[in-house]
Amino acid sequence: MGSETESSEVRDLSLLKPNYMLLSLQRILVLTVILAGVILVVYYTPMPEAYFENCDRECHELDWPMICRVKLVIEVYKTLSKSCGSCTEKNGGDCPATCISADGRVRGVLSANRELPSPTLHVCHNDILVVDVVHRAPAHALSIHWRGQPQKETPFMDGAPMLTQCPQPAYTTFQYKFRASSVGTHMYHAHSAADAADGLSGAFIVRQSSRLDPLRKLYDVDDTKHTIFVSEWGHSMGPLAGVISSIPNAESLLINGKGNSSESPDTPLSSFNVEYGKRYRFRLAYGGGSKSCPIKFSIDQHVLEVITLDGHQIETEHVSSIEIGRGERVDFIIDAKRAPGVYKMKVMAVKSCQDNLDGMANLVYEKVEQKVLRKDEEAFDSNVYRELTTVSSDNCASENVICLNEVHATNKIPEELAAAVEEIVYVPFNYSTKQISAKRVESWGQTDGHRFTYPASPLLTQSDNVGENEFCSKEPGNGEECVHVKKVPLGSTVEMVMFDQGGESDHIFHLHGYSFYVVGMRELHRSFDKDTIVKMNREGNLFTKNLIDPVIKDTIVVPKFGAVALRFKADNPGYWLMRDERSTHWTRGLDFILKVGNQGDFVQAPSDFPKCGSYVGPEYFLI
Ligand SMILES: [Cu+2]
Repeated sequence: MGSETESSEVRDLSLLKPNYMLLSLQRILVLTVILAGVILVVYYTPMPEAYFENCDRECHELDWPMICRVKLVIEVYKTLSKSCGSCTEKNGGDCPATCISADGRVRGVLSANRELPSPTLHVCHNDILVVDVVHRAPAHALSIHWRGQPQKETPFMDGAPMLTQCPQPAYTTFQYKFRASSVGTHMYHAHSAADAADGLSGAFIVRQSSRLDPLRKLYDVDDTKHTIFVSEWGHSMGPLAGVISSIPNAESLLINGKGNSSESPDTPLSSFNVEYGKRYRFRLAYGGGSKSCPIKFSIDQHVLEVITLDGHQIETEHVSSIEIGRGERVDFIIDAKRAPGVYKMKVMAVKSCQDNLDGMANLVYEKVEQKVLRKDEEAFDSNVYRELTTVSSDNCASENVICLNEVHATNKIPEELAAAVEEIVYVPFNYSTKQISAKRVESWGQTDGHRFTYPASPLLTQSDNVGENEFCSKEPGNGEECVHVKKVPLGSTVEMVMFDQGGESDHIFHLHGYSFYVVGMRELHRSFDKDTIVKMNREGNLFTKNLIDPVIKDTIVVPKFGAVALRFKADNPGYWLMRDERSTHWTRGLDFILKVGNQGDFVQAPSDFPKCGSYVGPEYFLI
């Protein structure tokens, strides 16, 4: 559009001046019609009838996002069903797809679509997922969390029970519908750790167009078959111990649902095929299990070039092994340049958590007949005895151990987060024990003195039904059970300083709704009170902070007697759980909720969204 002077000149020059007003109106009308058409088409797009796997495709930046309809039927099933035949025995042949062989022992599985682990979801960036969870497993109050997805447009699809939705009752269907807005290797799992340990967890991969992927030049192949999901597997199904001290040992580590044990050494293992001479991107996620010990992952004779953590790009590191905790994800590249053959892929639990807990899979070089040039077959670089760990803090000083605070992200931290932040939230956590009776001692976790419990109705969707008396007080508590909510203003820059005063073990926390910059991390070797920590942080003595290129994560291991500083911009309104990943069911008291913004800022759930709450009869006997 021209300015006023220009248009008056035009008027002077020409008698047949066009009517600009009419032209603009015409344009607006055409645009409105097109827009209305688009809205109409989107509105009346039928829900696709076809289920599952239709979204596993080559991603292209010009393609329309797809609607990926997935049906997950949750039921109690078992390993070694009839269809397995003798496939777990020596020379028993391949196990059919319908057989869950696990580690060769019979036990129940809380399965999705009778698969172990739950089916891997492969989608492209910005695809819309429509997941029908058909619940056929009575005795389980379900909700499925989509780890790695911020759920900005649909906070009520986050899958945190009593926060963002009612837990799903048996024999109902709950449909999750959200946009896969965050690229990377992620996971989905039942909120209850016991349910996830019994089989309800799987990998969730969000790919992007290769033209937009900054890492694309580093590898040749990113195959859906190269997804590695590791889970811890116990002897029996069912409720795990609720108290911290008596969690039963796990029995094996499964790679994509397969492993073996001393009793059944011939149970088939997972295989990953590669061709000599190509570079492969592998996507590794660790779902944890009954004990959720950290694991060490390695492939014999192969260097792992680590490229992402929790879906976020890092400056690549060449290592011989990776150590991660429950819920963490790592992408790495291997250069398939060893002498053709079969190499062992190994996972092992960290010894301080549990001894003798391991698992295995095979890396198989295909087309062995292919001529291999001797000069290409470089000797395995024995100098690469480096380990990348997000877990250990004992060996960080060693040159061969790269700890999380020594890893650099590819992108710089935004300026506003590198500067002084607006809100600093201190989160001390600890344990309490109480003699309940002569024989029974009860033990629980608490943050800031508050022992977390869930409200009786979901905070996001039924805040009116949650009484003021259910919430924790603002002041540090004395171990009373309450709904622990920490308020953060919408749009503010936040630093969260979490520190362990209990010294029981290391801890893993996962924040819903956000990824954060890990700006500080250290071990303190003993308990410090909150005031001292506040003072040390203010004076800059608590951490040597990385305010240049810290890694971005959504899951963080806090070392035993350690402290971490996490920064993020609170731009996603809602109630977001900071989850203690080692709780065996829903909570053991250590969790808390971040309330970002106020009720008016929250995206509202549909009006027919399921509701739930307590029922307590009338106030007087008959009325
Ligand atoms: Cu999450």
